[in-house]
Amino acid sequence: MNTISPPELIIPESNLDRDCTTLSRHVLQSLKSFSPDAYDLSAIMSRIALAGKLISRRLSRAGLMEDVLGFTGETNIQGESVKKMDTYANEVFISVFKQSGLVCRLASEEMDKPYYIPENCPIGRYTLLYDPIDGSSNVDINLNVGSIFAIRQQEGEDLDGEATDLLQNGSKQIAAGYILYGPATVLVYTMGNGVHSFFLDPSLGEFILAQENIKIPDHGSVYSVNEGNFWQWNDSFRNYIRYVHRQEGYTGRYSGALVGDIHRILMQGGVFLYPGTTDQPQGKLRLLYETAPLAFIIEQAGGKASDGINPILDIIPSKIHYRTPAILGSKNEVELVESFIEK
Ligand code: P6P
Repeated sequence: MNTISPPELIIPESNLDRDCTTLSRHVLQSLKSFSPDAYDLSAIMSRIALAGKLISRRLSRAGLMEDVLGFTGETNIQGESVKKMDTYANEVFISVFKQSGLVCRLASEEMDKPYYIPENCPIGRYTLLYDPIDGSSNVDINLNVGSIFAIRQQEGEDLDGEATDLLQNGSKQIAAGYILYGPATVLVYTMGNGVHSFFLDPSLGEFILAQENIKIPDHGSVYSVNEGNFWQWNDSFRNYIRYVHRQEGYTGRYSGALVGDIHRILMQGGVFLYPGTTDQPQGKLRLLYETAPLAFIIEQAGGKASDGINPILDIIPSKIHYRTPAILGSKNEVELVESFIEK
């Protein structure tokens, strides 16, 4: 006799299959390959996901734990006061790659020089560039923060440990993305085959595919910039801001945490700006582990990323912690900003 299972017990194939589309599986699907290199990249992304889970867990309990929030009393290479979460997150990324044979070298916003994991060198030909906690000024007030990452291939032996092979443009990025620690923890990545998002399902402890091939709208109403720097900008940016102030349909949104601001722009359209200022003519944001990874994401989603004149992905840094002005977002909105800039 045919017994029909109650509907609630029949899990639609699409749900089950989606719940099985973890990050590591998606990387192999995205690369359309099961080669050793593809498996290496899949394993690297899994380790990055593990770092995201560890950081997300710490953030979710930070307010209840001793010694998690607040400052360390140290100042980093950027001249910024270091938060305890900055140090913790930086060490998490190092730890998840130990004994992995995958990543030999890590370059972080929090470390003057690249960090080498000897047991992985020279087998692991990949380098992780990352900002472990971006927007850490938000950590103590429970607002969103993020991690930003990029993967590059080590070129040459780097015998002097200066990692000069990293001083190349953004086209050398094999993969890039970010982890947004918000109401949900979301990982967004690209390997040059579109932009894909994954939500951390705490009940599974897995990042599960949410959206594939995300496309940024060509236009968006949001402009995201710290207007407190208005009088430090050159006239081009002041004139752009005066324009959007008068123009119907624009609205300002700025969280002080790059990853959350960029994610809003990626999903809803608009433009994020961090221009040069009189204090910091090159702007505040760092190319190798902030603006280049995000430019890869934004351009893969059909948007645009420039320093006002040049595509961010074309810029060649002179040092690891090189900074660039940044305009990222919807194509039409970035071009509107650029139209105010004398070439
Ligand atoms: P400001 C955080 O320190 C950060 O690097 C980015 O996350 C953020 O977009 C920017 O700096 C905020 O800088 O000068 O507006 O406070």
